[in-house]
Amino acid sequence: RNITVLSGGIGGARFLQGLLHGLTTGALPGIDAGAEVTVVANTADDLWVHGLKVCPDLDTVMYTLGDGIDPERGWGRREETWSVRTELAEYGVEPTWFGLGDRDVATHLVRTQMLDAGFSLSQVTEALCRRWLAPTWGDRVRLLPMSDDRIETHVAIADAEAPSGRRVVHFQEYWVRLRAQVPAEALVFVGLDRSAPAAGVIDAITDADLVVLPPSNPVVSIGTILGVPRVREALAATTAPVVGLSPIVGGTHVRGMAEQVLTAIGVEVSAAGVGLHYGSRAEGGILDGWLIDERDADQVPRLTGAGIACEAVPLMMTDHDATAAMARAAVRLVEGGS
Ligand code: GDP
Ligand code: FO1
Ligand code: CA
Repeated sequence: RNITVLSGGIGGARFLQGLLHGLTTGALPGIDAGAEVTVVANTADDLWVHGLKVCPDLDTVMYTLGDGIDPERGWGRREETWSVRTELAEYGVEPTWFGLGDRDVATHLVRTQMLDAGFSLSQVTEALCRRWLAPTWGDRVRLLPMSDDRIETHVAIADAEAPSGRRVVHFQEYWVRLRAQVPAEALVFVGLDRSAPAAGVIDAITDADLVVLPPSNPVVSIGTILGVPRVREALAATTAPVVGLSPIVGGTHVRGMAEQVLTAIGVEVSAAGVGLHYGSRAEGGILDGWLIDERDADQVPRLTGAGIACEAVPLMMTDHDATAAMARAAVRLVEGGS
């Protein structure tokens, strides 16, 4: 059994922890414990900083599933130190607002030197995962970048000094320096339209027995993966059911900036709004099923009326058991079974 998960960083990684917990404890109906999980991760958050290629979503998934993640932050390494960051700040080298931990720097040095040697981001990711995933998961978990091509989400924000009244900043500056405290007037996905899916991505979708959209950011995590040419067609063509879980609960995100970026693209900030934005497969969209939180139960009819199976269940990833229960509900929604 092959399960393919399209993932951003923190939300997707947390969901994957619960999915794998459910798998290994046999808690997923109809899915054997030996099922293989392929994660297709967003790379449009990636950033070149201090000459290093930083891949936040790939690294968050890799560190989380490899138990190297800092559990409070949800990004970067546990037991981290910040000497390099401090020294860079002493030199007055920008950006001082984006902190690289000392242990994390080693990952970016390995990645950057492999890229400089001509290896693809896929090959780099595979090499890093030999340390982080293989010991625990063997070949049962595979992490793929959505593309090997350079893709960056940039955000247009108001700027009174600019002739156009706007300027464009990298997504990381919008999120980390500005804390998404100013409206995102438009999103620009640099390089996305001319990118190619990385090796294995299309097959992972078409050959899957189940495709899951975890509660990741619908615009800058899932939306970017869907924007890689051929991915949407693969989702339309796959015989696997496609089921998603809403990252919007009670009318806003649980964390992060999904509300701001959904507003930027004119999508209603609600569980139903996101599900309908993804659309039902019967009508050219990508969803067979959409799980929403109990608080949003009154929105179920909007989904079922659009041909998307829908159920309201507890949708907070408070611990691995709670998340595994969400994964179980997702499987049940589109595969029947107990
Ligand atoms: P990022 O790349 O680090 O922003 O992580 P993702 O894109 O994978 O996930 C971010 C999304 O996860 C946010 O939009 C949150 O609303 C959502 N999220 C985080 N925790 C939870 C949770 O416990 N339940 C649900 N339903 N969504 C969550
Ligand atoms: N997030 C912050 O809020 N502050 C940081 O200084 C920061 C540094 C950083 C370094 C490497 C990395 O992989 C992630 C980092 N993040 C930081 C988190 C990052 O902005 C987010 O995890 C994702 O890009 C959100 O989708
Ligand atoms: Ca991200």
